[in-house]
Amino acid sequence: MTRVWDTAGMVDSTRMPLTIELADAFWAPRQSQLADHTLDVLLERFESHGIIDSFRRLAPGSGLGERRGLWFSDSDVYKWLEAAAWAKRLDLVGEMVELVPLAAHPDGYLHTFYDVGPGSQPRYRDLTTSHEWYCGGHLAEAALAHNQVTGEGLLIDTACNWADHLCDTFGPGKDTRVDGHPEAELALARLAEHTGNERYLEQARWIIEQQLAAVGLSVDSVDLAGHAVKALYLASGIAEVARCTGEDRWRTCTERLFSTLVDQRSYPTGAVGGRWLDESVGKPFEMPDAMSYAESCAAVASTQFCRRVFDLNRDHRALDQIEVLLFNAVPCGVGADGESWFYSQPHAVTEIAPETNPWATPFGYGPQMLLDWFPPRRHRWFDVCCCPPNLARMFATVDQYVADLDHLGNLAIHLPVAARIGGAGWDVEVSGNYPAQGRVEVRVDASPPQGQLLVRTPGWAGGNGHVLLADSGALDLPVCDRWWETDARVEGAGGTVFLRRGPVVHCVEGIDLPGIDLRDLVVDPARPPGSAFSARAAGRRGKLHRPLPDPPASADTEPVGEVPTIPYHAWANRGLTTMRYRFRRA
Ligand code: FUB
Ligand code: ZN
Repeated sequence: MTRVWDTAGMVDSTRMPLTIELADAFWAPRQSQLADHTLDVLLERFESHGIIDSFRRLAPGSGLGERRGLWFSDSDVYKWLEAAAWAKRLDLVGEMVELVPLAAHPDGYLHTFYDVGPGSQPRYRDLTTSHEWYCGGHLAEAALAHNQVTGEGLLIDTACNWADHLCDTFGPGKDTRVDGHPEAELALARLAEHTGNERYLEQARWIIEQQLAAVGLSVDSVDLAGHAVKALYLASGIAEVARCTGEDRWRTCTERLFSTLVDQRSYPTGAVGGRWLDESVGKPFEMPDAMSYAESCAAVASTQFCRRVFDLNRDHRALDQIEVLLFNAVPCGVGADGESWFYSQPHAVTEIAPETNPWATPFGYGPQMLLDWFPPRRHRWFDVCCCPPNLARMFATVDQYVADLDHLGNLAIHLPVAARIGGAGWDVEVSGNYPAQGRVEVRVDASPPQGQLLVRTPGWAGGNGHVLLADSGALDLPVCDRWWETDARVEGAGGTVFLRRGPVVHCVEGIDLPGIDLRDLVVDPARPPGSAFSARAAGRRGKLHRPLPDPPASADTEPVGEVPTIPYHAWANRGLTTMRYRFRRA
């Protein structure tokens, strides 16, 4: 099925009004799979876990009993709704579009867990954990997508009522508490731009300042820290306020957050979140491979934040980071089957045996614990089901990252994947097989008077922005295998090397190297990848700790011949296996 992905509704007006139809071998099939399969599967799984019933039971006369699902499961439905709207699966969303307004209170408050009758918890009792604004923010983002795709007003009216209620209830001289999970502020800023209602933007700014003040920070001092998804949603809110107000302090803050993200906190795959404790970005350079936190939602949030950085200052480094994310951590989140997902994305799996913690059984942990939390496979369901629908809305909007118009109306192609790009007087065809191959051909069938065509040369290819392409033309990007090195400050991985082909990080799966422990693999990066690997023979291992030189450091390794590598994003699709992508040097 061919789908036309309309970017007319994107928040940034400089991106309007382009229509981008992907025709590449990487993302176009993923978007089709999302639209034709994953969205249906997610809806079924939400149904079977009672998550849609949370809304149905609030419709008059529903007769449904106890609410099921976690207290923030509304947000999962909203993210799914947003994805389905962008994917133009309007046949799927009809019931939800009717149910959501029915669940709203007359004063605009909307949440299916709180304040819904006898026995339910009262609203706003504990904003630090309640996710009440967080869910409202996702409602607003879903409503924006639905309105922009369909032009219909029901959902956006409900979202505006919720936003009005929030502005009436919280703020200076009112209730000054704020939600413990950012999301509402970025949604309010988007809603402000969409509706022209400045009040929402002021509220977004107040929320951010209040959140920061509560922990002794301000936009002048905050840096990327703590819970990865919260930190990145907050960063997006700050970037939105920076762009909408044009204020220098907010711009500087956004740029500081971005620099920290790319210079200190991102895995080679773009994943963010080195520390399981608090689901946190951890300390600078804290990025363990074997116990990475790396939540898929954080990869989505990072992509969205980087886009906002680009919209703010057209910094080409933001596009480089988006490209890394879109060809590594983001697609890694979803299995080849389109119906299994990583919540936490492992960056190394050293063994696949299940592990028990017999002492922890009172807390409900058992043999499944390791499989669940450090999984060598994607799962088909999570009680905290934030990642699958978040990945869905990311997949549904990838086309919106491919190109935009700059403020002069020039067409800027950011990701040179095969696509048809039209709108604002432009009709352009990009062909080739990027990122598998580097040849990119661009044919301009129509352009506006004075309109220029710009194509990005990625940083990895030695570029630092967009180059002018005279009318139709071609670009040859040096897509080839290349070894990269990890900075010495990354604990446990400093000095290791990894393989990239263009923007795509490659890994080795144990399933391809029977009998070899991947921890024994070492690499000579002076050699081409095919012959660069050698391995220590298992029988030649020394004691756990031993005096040097016993055994000699590298003399005991042997070449292992051709070692197959596969793209990191594609790992864990052939059964349980170990996996590694960073290697010590021979
Ligand atoms: O709290 C809601 C979501 O659940 C967060 O964004 C994720 O990190 C997960 O903890
Ligand atoms: Zn998540």
